[in-house]
Amino acid sequence: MEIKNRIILALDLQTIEEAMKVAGCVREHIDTIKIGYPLVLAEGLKSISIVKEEFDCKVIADFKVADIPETNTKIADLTFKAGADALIVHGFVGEDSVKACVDSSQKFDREIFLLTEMSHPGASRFLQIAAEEIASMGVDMGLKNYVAPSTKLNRLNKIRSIVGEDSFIISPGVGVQGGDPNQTLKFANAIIVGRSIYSSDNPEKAIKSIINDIKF
Ligand code: FNU
Repeated sequence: MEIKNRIILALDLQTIEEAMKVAGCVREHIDTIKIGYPLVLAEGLKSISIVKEEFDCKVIADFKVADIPETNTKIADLTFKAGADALIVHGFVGEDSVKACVDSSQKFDREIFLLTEMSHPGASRFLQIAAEEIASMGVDMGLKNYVAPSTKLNRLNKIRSIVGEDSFIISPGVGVQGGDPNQTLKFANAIIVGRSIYSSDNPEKAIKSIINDIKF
């Protein structure tokens, strides 16, 4: 996936109006927006098509899909029908559940991102132990898109070494969670940034400062 300025905006607002306002402030600088449960549970799946139409951007649906294969198929089909270009899927549920999402993405000619390890401190207890195997499973399945944390650079580096240089890693946790944009981009192809942009008094200034930081 080509991502302008290597920044994905996490649009975790809870009204379409607020979401549109923030995205409007940074529209010149991004072409990929991540929409997750906060906006979709508040405003519905139509949020995906509304954002896509207004900003002519790619939308990654961050639903961290983690169910049995049959339910994953339903979730993925609905998400792609709603217009999402890509869907984030948990790896810990195992190959059959992930495959259900892969099959759906192929049916709709879209993409999935396999979530290996998460960025918050609590993820160290359970998910970290499985993360390397999750990444290896993705490689065995022929997957090329991954999510790995910017807050744990050694882990991000490890996951990069497993999935290889030709895979595409997007990395959340930059900014408020403590991840550094430049350091993260040594291992990841793009960073996911939410609050540092949408909670800023001046979202455009905030994104410009990140772009400036990562230029060098
Ligand atoms: P910000 N997110 C995350 N860590 O933060 N999808 C993960 O390991 C992960 C995610 C999402 O902190 C989080 O839900 F897999 O405000 C939020 O939408 O910059 C975004 O990335 C980070 O938001």
